Amino acid sequence: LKKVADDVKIATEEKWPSFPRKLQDLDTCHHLIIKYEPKFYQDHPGFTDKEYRKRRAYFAELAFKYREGDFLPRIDYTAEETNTWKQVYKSLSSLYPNYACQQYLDAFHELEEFCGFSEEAIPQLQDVSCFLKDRTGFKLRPAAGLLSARDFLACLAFRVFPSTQYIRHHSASMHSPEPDCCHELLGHVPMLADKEFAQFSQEIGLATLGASDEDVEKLSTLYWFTIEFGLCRQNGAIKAYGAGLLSSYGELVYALSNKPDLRPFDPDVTAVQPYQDTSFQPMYFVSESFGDCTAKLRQYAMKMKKPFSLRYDPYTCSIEVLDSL
Ligand code: NLE
Ligand code: FE2
Repeated sequence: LKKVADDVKIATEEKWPSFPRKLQDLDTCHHLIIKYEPKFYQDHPGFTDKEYRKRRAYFAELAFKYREGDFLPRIDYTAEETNTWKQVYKSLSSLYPNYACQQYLDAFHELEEFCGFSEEAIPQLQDVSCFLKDRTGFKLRPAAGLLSARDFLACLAFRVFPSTQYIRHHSASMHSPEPDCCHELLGHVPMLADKEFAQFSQEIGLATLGASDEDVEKLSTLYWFTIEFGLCRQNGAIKAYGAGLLSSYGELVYALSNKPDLRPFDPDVTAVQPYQDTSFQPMYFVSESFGDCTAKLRQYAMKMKKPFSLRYDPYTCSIEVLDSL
């Protein structure tokens, strides 16, 4: 009988995609989607800039060498890189008071006060990671570029946020199709300092562990229309909380103009909405609150079929598998 039970268990495990169980396992969750990298993407503004490409290779190597527990590498940014940051910071921070949601504004002020956020220098990921750890338990780890949805979302399950460290090309500072440090620091970091938002982020991640490719695709679409491009209603006005909006001057202005189509956030609808990632979105989803988003996400995730249930153990930062066989 024991033998049969073991066989069933092995067969089940083989059928279901494997996933990281503890923090160290995230060292292998770094598969890249390279379609927008300057080396491969002909429309990339850095495609013909040899210096830029060399710099990107340096950042990629730092990220691949990183292991869980290491300090995040400190970067000596060049004058040109710092200048790009300055342009982005100045233009975006003039929009935030009218365009960003309240949670974002509160955290942004704190980051300016306690974490060295200013137009003068690109903040170091290690300092930002300590700040977040203190607020919501989220920490950062370096990423070489755009990660596969499965790997990226698995990190969120552990309250780890993979962050790129290079900066966009100076010739295209108002919108970038790939993530860069402006996107991470000005888009994601302030929101990750909010407790409810952090909870929502972790729960999307947890839902992907062991999920089928189809379900990961749906959850990554939910991620896209919330954490990256979400809008919310606050005191009767529409505000942005999605990082892809908060780090792109061009798209932030556009998203809150009357041009795009706005729909209410509803996981059943949002998860199957096709999108493109090269240019501005034609449509955005509006949430009522992060508590409401999390409740809806939970209900949605419960409908996904997995032969086991999972629990995150915050004491050991690991995943417990509660076998339901
Ligand atoms: N479009 C964003 C920006 O310009 O910062 C980046 C989006 C990354 C998914
Ligand atoms: Fe992002």
